[in-house]
Amino acid sequence: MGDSEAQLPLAQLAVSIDNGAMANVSIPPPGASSGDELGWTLDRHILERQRRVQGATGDFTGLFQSIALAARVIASKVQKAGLADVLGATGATNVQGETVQKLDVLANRILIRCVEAGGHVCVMASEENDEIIPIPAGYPHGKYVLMFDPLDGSSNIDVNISIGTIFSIHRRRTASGPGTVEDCLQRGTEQVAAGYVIYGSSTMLVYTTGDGVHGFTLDPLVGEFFLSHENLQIPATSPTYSINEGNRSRWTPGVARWVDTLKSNDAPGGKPYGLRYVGTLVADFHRTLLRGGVFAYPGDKKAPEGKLRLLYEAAPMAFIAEAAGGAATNGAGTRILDIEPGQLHQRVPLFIGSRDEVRFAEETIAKG
Ligand code: AFP
Repeated sequence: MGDSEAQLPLAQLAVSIDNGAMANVSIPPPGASSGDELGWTLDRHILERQRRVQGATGDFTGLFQSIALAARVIASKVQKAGLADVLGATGATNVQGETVQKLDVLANRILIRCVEAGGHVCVMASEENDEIIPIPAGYPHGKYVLMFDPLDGSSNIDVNISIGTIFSIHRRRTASGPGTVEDCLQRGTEQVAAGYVIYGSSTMLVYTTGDGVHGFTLDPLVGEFFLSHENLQIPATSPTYSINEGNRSRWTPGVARWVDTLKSNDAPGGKPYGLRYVGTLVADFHRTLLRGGVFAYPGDKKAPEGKLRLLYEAAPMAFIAEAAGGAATNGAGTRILDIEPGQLHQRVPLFIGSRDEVRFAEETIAKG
């Protein structure tokens, strides 16, 4: 694929022409023309985009295939986690000072191995690695940058609750050769694609290139992702909130007031909201994407920047949320996608979900 092709809308794909002009060509939306029981595989969904773009190199498609392969391998490890010796902690802590689980390490290794040799990326960064992950000597450096949280929700692994993988793809900033940290420190608006995999009651991969959000469900017998949720849209409102209320004593007065309001008859809609909290961002976000509502991990007195990582968690989820008609801010008027990262493992407060719910949070918190 060419540099800009990954961001082209599916239903009205803009085909680049040699002289740089763009012509809009209507194509049937995926699924509409498949006309058979096979449905659309993830591969085909991505390939259809590539085929309609002049000068496509296949790089984006290749990268995505590597990520999907990693997702399938991780899913199979997760499913067998209680049988293979992969439950429990390694005894180490990561750069954030958190306990590293065996499955964290395994998932990290799987993703790196699946992507490093493809020639599609120049550098990677992972929540589990202190520094950027270079491409091993002897392999080509591609034009993309991949950042990921290989296994989100580690504390839920051993208790058989949904966990996930989050990824974010940018174009490289440097011209050639090995990628650098500068290639990774880009604003969320610069993402070419973002997505996540949820290892839940089924395994799903959800992705966007910024112009629509599509969900694919893994058929474990076939070993392939099939399109199951096309053009997902977050409902504009929904009376559900998701936050770790155990942190209440550390919240700012504004955040406490907002949550108190949601739990009262003063909530929008005139009755209290329901609470849902899994403690795995991927799972809490996935529910919010499908059903609406708001997920928040605010900054507080102990951790003013909150807990979640900008590059591996907040920015990719914000890209998906906005592409699905939702919103994502830091709770203080700044759009997550506009934040210029200063460090690889930077944290950020996150308020994400239905557009009106995020706006209500912002307005209530601003009153202090
Ligand atoms: P772990 O991977 O350490 O379990 O953290 C998961 C996470 O980063 C994110 O997925 C959750 O939304 C959030 O932390 C939960 O944090 P609390 O346990 O503090 O509620």
